[in-house]
Amino acid sequence: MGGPGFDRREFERRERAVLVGVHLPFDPDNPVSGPADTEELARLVDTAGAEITAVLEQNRPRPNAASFIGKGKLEELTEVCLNKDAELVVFDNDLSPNQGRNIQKALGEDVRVLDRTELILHIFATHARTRQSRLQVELAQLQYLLPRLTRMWKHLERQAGGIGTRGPGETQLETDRRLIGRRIATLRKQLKEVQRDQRTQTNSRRDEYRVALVGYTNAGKSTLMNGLTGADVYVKDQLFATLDATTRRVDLDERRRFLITDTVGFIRRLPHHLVESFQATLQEVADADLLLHVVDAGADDPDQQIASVRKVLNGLVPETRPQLMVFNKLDTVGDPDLVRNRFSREYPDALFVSALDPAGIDAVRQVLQDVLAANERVYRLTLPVAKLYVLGPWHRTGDVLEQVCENTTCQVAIRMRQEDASRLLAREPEVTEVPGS
Ligand SMILES: Nc1nc2c(ncn2[C@@H]2O[C@H](COP(=O)(O)OP(=O)(O)OP(=O)(O)O)[C@@H](O)[C@H]2O)c(=O)[nH]1
Ligand SMILES: [Mg+2]
Repeated sequence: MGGPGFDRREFERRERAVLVGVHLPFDPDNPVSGPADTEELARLVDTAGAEITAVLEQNRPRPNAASFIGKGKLEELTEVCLNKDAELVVFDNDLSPNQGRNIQKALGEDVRVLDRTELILHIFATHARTRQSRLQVELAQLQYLLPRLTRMWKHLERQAGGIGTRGPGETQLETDRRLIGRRIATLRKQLKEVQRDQRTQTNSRRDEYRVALVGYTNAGKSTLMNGLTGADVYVKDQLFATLDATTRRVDLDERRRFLITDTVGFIRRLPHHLVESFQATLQEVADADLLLHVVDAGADDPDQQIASVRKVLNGLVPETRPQLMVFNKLDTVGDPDLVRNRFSREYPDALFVSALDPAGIDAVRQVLQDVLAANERVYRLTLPVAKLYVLGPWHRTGDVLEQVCENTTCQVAIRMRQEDASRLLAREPEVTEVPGS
């Protein structure tokens, strides 16, 4: 079961799991409708460290209110669990507290039931390395747990000693709710502090051009990050290898540089609790000037992955934020030209690369250089000769094309980023832009 009951050690011996996927008709108003994806679920379960012993699927017009799957299917599931000696049942769908409770009752105490959200939360919990991501995951877990407390009852009863003392006249359940509510408040407060520290750091980088890598989990974001920056971000063929944000500076040439951030990947039906509690990590994405949307071109259904990523991004960044599509893992597709033709129609600016190939990294680097250059223009400035010394920072951030001094004034033509020019002009009132330049 989920929540604080997630014990990292529990997955260490390979638990035997049965997967259940219910295919529902697609309904645009219902985010959890549509077909199940038991293959992706299998990858998630494998990432969590369990062994898959059987997969059950069912088509239904709608979920059964009491047990999600039908009565007959539930009996079949009970039998399969017995035959396969399974200790774990994982649903690709999300279960209501009531459905979870009923399924748990039918399967008995020796089998643990997890739904999709609980499984993803579990993976996040085991992959969280920093204080910030641990706080964020715990917050998401507790928020998910709160309405399901009765289902957790047995588990909490066992732990009750460690959880705290019961207030006067309270049932154990009320005590648990109160304690969890208090813990949630503490976590929120601690996360606010983390975010405040981060903002101080971010402010000092405000003037720099910022790029964020976004994309479906396992698309190759960290691989691209390492290729571009020489960083040593953890890369692994598993889902949600990265949970924290890493930012590095990339120098393209003497004066063109940008900051790039690699961060947590997205997935279809990403639990909304996670998106909410990962606000601090996702702030780097929200603040970026440009998003590099990395797509695994060799995935079964890249379009569906793109749509899932866009959906999460919608709540994070304005639609107008510049985005560049990077179709990665081109080395894994049978016919690269077919992939190019297919996607460049919809995304004419898209890049097609392999992040494992230095030529792929160069292509991304070149495009970023072009983006930065397109953001520049030539400024014509005038200033008193006696103030020439203030031009130091201009020379460092811009490309001086011409500098002519006559009598007491100098004229300078300089190519630079708009943001840099505005900042420097505001700082030095003696330097003025020649009108109409
Ligand atoms: N063949 C091939 N494999 C790649 C390429 N890029 C990345 N990979 C592999 O894909 C797997 C996932 O790569 P990561 O860079 O960890 O992916 P990610 O997007 O950061 O994934 P998360 O952090 O889990 O969201 C790793 O095994 C990489 O070696 C590529 O261009 N070609
Ligand atoms: Mg990664």
